[in-house]
Amino acid sequence: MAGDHRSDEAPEPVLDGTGRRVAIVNARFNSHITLRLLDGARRGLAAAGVAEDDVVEAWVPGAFELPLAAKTFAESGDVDAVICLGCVIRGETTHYESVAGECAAGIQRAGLATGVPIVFGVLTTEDLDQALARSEDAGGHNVGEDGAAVAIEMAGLLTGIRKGA
Ligand code: INI
Repeated sequence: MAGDHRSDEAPEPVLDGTGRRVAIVNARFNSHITLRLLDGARRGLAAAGVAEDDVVEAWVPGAFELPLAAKTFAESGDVDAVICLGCVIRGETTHYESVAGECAAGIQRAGLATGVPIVFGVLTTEDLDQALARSEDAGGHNVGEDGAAVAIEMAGLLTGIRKGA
């Protein structure tokens, strides 16, 4: 059964994306960073075995718009998971809390409302250096790549739970 595991260590995630369809929604705001996250997400999905043709991508103006687009993808019934990518830098906005907080809350609500995994691949950082350090090239740390793994793990987990596996 999913989650039935007795050990001192957490089990490795199952990352089989074969046959999965995934949407990536990317924020145009801070696109010098979100394009790097997009590279990471594509890389992560490919590594999990998701075919390029099974990845659908869309852009929204900013992080605040991510939840609605993600929910619409989730409701379409066409995808197994949605990855939201964005970047909110505290030092560069006076309404950091509103944008970052509402984005996170909206993404969580959209996932719970639709039953489709919607991943929070949104950087919320103090400054540009932190954002760069979390959106690195292959081999480095990239939250978009992490998000791809989360999407595939959650899609597999939910399928298993629904089947009673
Ligand atoms: N959107 C972001 O994605 N990142 C930010 O840092 C940001 N700042 O700094 O304000 C931001 N604002 C735009 C916001 O997401 C909406 O697009 C806008 O408010 C229109 O709804």
